[in-house]
Amino acid sequence: LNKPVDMERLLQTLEQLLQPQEVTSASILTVDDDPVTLAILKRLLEPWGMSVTSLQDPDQFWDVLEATHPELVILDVQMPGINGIELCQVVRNDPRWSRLPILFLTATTDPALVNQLFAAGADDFVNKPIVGPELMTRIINRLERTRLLKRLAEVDPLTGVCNRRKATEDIERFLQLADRQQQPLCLAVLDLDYFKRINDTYGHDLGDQVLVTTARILRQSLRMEDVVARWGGEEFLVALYGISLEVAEQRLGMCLQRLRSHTFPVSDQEGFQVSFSAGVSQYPNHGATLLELVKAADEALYKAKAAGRCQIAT
Ligand code: GH3
Ligand code: MG
Ligand code: MG
Ligand code: MG
Repeated sequence: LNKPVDMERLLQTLEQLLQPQEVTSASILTVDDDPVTLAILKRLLEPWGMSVTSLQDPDQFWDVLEATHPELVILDVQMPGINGIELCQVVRNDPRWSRLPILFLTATTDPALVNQLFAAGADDFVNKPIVGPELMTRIINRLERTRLLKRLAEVDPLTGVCNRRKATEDIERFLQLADRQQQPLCLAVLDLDYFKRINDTYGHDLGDQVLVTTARILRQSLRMEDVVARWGGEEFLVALYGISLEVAEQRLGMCLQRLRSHTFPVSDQEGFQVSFSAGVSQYPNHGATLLELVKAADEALYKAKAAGRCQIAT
C-alpha cells in the first residue's frame, strides 16, 4: 500500500454506496504479503456472504488452492520471493486451474505493467488503495460471468441435468477415486421406451416434457453426489459411486417405478405413462475405462430392450 487507508471511512463509503442486496456466496482466496490489505478484503467481502481465505505467505499458494478450491483468486503483484504475475502464468498453464478467475491488486497504473498482468492471464485488476464498491462490482461481475459460462458448458438446457461433457469429467474423477478408495462404481445407460411413438402420437413438445420429468425423477430419487446426465437425445447416463451392482439395480428400479406411476396429461380425460430400459455395468468388473463401462452398460441395455423393455439388466 502506498498510502495509509482509513478503513472505517472506506467501509462507511462502501455501505452508503453498495448495501449488500443479496448474498453472493462464493469462496474467495486472497493472496497478499500485506496483512492490512488482507484484513480490508476480508471485511469488505464477508458481508456479501463470501467466505474468504487470507493467505499472507505465497509459498503456501498451491496447498491452500487445493484445500479450498476457491471460485476466484485476488492476487498481489509484489510479494517477497514470488512474483504474482509469474504465479498467475503457472496457474493458467495448469489444466486443473486454467479457468480459475484471477483478479490482481496493484498499486501501479503503469500501462506496461497492467499489460503484463493481462498477458499473464489475469481476468481483471484493481488499483490499491482499494475502492470498495468498484472491487465488489468487479468481483460480482466476474463471478456471474464465470458461473454463466460454466452453466452453458455443463448443463443440458432442456432438462437441467448435466451434459455429456460434464458427466465425462465427473466420472473420470470418480474412477480415480474408486481406485484410491477401493470402492465400486456403477454406471447405467437409460433409454426411454417407444419414445418415437410418444413424439408421433402426442407431439414433440410433450416428448420434451417427458424428458424433463424423467430427469427430475432421476435427480430427486438419487443422491446428491450421483451423476445424472443427458447422454444423448432420449438417453440418460447415471453413475453411482461406492455401491454394489445389486443396490444400483434397486435404486434404478425405484426410479423406473416412479416414472411409470407418473401420468402425463394430454387432456382432462386422457393421459399416458412412459417407462425406460436400463443397462448397468460396474467398475472394475465390466471395464477399466469410461468407454468400456458405457459399452458394457449399452450391451446390457440392449438385453433389457430385447427382453421386453421397462426393466433393468446387467
Ligand atoms: P426403443 O424403445 O427401442 O428405445 O424405441 P424408441 O422409439 O425410443 O427409439 P428410437 O431410437 O427409434 O427413437 C428415439 C426417438 O427420440 C427419436 C427422436 O426423434 C426422439 N428424440 C431424440 N431427442 C429428442 C428430444 O430432445 N426431444 C424429443 N421430443 N424427442 C427426441
Ligand atoms: Mg505486496
Ligand atoms: Mg435411443
Ligand atoms: Mg428409446
